[in-house]
Amino acid sequence: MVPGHAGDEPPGWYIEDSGSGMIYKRGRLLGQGTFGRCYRVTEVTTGRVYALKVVPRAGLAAVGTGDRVEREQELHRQLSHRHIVRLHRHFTHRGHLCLLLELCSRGSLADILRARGRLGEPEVRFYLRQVISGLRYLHGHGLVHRDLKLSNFLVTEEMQVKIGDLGLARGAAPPGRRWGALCGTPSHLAPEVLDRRGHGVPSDIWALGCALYTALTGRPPFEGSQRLELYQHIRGARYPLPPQLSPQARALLALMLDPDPAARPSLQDVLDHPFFTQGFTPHRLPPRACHSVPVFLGRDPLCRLLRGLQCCWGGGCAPGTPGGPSPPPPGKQLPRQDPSQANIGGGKPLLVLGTV
Ligand code: 9ZP
Repeated sequence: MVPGHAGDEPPGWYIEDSGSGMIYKRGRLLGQGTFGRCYRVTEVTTGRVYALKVVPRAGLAAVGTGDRVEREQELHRQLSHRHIVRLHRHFTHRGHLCLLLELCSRGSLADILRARGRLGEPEVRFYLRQVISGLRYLHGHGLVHRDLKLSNFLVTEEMQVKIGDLGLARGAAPPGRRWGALCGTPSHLAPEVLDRRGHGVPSDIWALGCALYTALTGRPPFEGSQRLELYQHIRGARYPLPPQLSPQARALLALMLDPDPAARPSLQDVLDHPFFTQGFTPHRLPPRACHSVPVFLGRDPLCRLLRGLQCCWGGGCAPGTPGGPSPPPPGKQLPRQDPSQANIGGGKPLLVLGTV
């Protein structure tokens, strides 16, 4: 096999974990995570596939980053939950730290949203329930994620969602104190995080509200041509409400995007909200929901027949048809940028070290 070497990537088609003796064949580049590139890899002896995050050691020498990656592994290795991506092991290879993570073969919810434009309320409930289950586990272990966004919600072959990239996760601050570092993704930063009043559980609820809004509308709630403008919109909790949102969705968003962190709902409150309790949530989603609008049918014979026909047609409602998405509304209230440039994954995380 011809060894390859591109830029700062580790050279070679094969990556060896000298500790365990395991060899991994490097596959395609999946994308860029918080601290490094991520590849699909195959364990040569077993054929198992993983996502391998490769972080250059040189990058780790940057102020504080080494500690943070150490902390990510420390935290992550102790976690085991069906809606949290698993960290199988880590090792170093030719000056690179390699994290062997669970592969979620259908990519992220941001990828799905890019293909779909926006998602329907039933499927958003389906995905969000699973994210909330994983997040309850994290919060229950005294951890806040600090970078919740659609590109960190990964979808498995079986259409299950897992929270990934715990790169910024951190233990909740001791009572009476809050972590004051400005980190996370600019468009999803809560007002108290911007004002360095710290990042606690309510700041994760805010970011989850931003992800919910983005999934339902195809746009993040807060945008701005410049950072300052974005931050003004966040501080004032000023976001447009497109007409296609149900009254329940609007009401839940208003609670989650409350500028006062103490007034925001808990995860249990979110699950108990009419958006969840009054609306239909499918038990599973067909994989074609990654590309086209799923149609949910009941179990009676007519529905079964329709389901069969739907398979023949390829499924889905066209935009504008009953059950399908309504055409995008004209721009309202706040000026919007070009939709193709919309920051639906949440964008790159921002990190300014320092605590208050
Ligand atoms: N995305 C393109 C459509 C844009 C993909 O092709 C794609 C495919 C994936 O699997 C085949 C995939 C992500 C994107 N899978 C995946 N990505 C992960 C991941 C697990 N599985 N993670 C585990 N922990 N954290 C995440 C993170 C890796 C660091 N990611 C993605 C973040 C950006 C790229 C990979």
